[in-house]
Amino acid sequence: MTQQQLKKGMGGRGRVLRRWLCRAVVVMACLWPLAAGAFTPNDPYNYLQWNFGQVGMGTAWDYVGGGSAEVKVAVLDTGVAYENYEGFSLISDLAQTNFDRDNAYDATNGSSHADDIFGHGTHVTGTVAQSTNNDIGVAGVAFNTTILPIKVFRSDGYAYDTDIAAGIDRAIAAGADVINLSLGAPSPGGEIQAAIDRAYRAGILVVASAGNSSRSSLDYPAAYPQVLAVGATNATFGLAYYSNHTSNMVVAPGGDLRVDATGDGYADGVLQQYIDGNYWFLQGTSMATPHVSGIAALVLAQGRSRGVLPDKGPARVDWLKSIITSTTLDLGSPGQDSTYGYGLVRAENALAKVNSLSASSLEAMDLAPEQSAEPAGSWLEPSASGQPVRYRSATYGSIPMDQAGAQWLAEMEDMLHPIH
Ligand SMILES: [Ca+2]
Ligand SMILES: [Ca+2]
Repeated sequence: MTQQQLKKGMGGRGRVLRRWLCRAVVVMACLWPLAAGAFTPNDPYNYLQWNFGQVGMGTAWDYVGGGSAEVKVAVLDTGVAYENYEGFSLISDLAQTNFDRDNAYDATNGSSHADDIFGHGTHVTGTVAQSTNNDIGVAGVAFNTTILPIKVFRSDGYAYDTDIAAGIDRAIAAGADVINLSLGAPSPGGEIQAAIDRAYRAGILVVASAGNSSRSSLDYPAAYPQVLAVGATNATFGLAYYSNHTSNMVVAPGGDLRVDATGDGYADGVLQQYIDGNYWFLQGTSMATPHVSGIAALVLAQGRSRGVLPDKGPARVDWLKSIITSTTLDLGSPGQDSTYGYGLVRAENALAKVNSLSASSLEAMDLAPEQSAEPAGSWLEPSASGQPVRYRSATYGSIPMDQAGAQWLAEMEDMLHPIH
């Protein structure tokens, strides 16, 4: 009996059956990459983090745990709910997370407090390093990593190029290893490219969002050659409907709030805690990006512990990009393609590759020439008009968890359709 016949003959029951079939297929698709016995954190909402299964976190944590506090990820964003200070609060599920509080920075006013005024930066930080296996909320990718909170967004909702550049310079001065930029703008401009080049020369991997315009080109700064650009997948290993895409990027889970393809009763967003203490499902290349920053942090931790990490400088950035882009799950047409780029990042493959390296392989590693070469293109001067260049966060929607369940599901009923 075809699905069409089922639909006609069974009416409402057909719909139920179709949904069941859809869920069964997706559950299998989500589970197959997980090896038996992989670490499962006790965080109660971890079961809603389909995104972590998709990038192979269970087995990755078996390799390296939550990484190392010696690895520092700078999150340049709306701030982070990392401290109790003047009306701002440390949220409960970041309480065991390591923060570089001494170097926290508000690049918009020069203060040493990077408290979150919107929630975006707190959510992004959670994906990198939410307190994990603490019986609270959700998990994070590299939960032992140290987070450096740097605020670059102003109260008008924009991040200006001068503030972002100042934030990058702060991250360099503070010895960051990775910079997460879950933000973008459609055109290049301003002071960011030169700052990104300084980060590259200092050995810092900059990871940035591809953008949410469904375009076949990248937002800036993701499009700069030193940056690792990140597009978004949905829960069924497809490109998210909003994600920009080119061949020169990786993809990671960004979610699709329109559907519950995972069948867990909630919208398929990326779940993390917000500044209000509640858990929110967000979608966007903003959400995909911190998966890659977290995986980079794990790779750095493992590389250091195995003695295969190149000295801190451009070679380390090239090495890191090479490990991540060469260990992806190939999606779409075989090899690198213009929809999924290098493919879906896979933490456990990346760590297995690090484990396969010996110290002597450092010299032998064949880095792609375009990655080792001088970055292409001339430096961009501030826009001719002298106007500042504005960047937006790369989030495309959000639903608080208490509204992303049964009620949302009833409203979205007609948007659910079979997956072929
Ligand atoms: Ca937790
Ligand atoms: Ca779901």
